[in-house]
Amino acid sequence: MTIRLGIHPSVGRIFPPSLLQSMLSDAEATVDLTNERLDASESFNGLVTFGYDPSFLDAGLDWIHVVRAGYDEFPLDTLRDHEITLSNSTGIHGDAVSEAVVGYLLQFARGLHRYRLHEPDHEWNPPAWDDTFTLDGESVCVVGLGTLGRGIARRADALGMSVSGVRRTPTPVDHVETRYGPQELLDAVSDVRFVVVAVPLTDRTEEMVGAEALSAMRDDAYLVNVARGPVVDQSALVDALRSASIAGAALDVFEEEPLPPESPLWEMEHVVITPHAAAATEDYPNRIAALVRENSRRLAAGESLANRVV
Ligand code: NDP
Ligand code: 7N6
Repeated sequence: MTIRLGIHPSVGRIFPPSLLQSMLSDAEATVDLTNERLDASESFNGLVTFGYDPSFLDAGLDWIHVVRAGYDEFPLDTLRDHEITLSNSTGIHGDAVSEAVVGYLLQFARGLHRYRLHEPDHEWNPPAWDDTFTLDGESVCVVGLGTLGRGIARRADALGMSVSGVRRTPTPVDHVETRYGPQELLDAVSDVRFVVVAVPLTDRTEEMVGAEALSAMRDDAYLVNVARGPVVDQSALVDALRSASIAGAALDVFEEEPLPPESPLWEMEHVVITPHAAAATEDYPNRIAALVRENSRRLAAGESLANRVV
């Protein structure tokens, strides 16, 4: 089978599509840049994309590769009906996202996020004696123990933290002392200093961290969300932060992105906001190219695809 692979302009939300095209010059495929909307006359059989467009359905595609781990925007049943295989990019973000998570945890523990606030006023602002702590000896619950969660657990363990986690599968995970099932979320989050959310957005995880979970958390606990905005009930989170029923939050993802300027989260001292950037590294296109190169080979050889979702 000869593969004619298209690269959709939406890839440009992470890196230049033309860069991926040149990285794939050695792939078992001819690779071209596509328009926003696909047309069957262009005869692409594979497409690399960030976003979804309904024109993908009737363009004669056999395969779509999404350059993200999260594929919650893709209509899985409809793709199945159109016999289009979908693969995702899980597996490539473990180091980048977990280093970002270590950064969030260290900011809160060592108070670093606050000193930066005073730099524009040249203000020397030492912490109160009981404002800061060390991660060593603290506890974290990682909700979701896949690529992201395992990377976070390993680093938290190395920093001397006690690590628990939540996943569906009951088998042990390295660096995680206690595993909870999804039904035990409230217990899991109730006695830890940090809760880090790293699950995919699905019908089951939407608003998984709502008012109940937030009120189960300690008042000196911090929430970190590197998953998807809707996994956390954002208005319940704002309430929890306003009432100081939790100590703070680091958020890379939001119900609406970009986070609207009027969001109260922007103004909160103990909220660290990053613009869906926890996974961003200069090596991103290279990692995507490796996945796409391998799946192009597999498609040409009639083998099953890596990271197949549908
Ligand atoms: P993985 O598929 O490797 O891991 C997902 C984990 O979530 C698994 O441990 C799985 O459990 C667990 N899980 C799924 N459903 C539930 C549930 N209902 N309750 C508890 N645990 C559950 O995905 P990744 O680690 O690669 O990515 C996770 C998500 O993070 C992505 O889907 C994406 O939305 C987001 N993401 C965000 C990034 C960013 O830039 N901020 C970067 C990369 C990913 P089990 O082990 O039992 O299967
Ligand atoms: C790209 C982030 C994912 O799901 O959200 C991330 O993989 C992509 C910088």
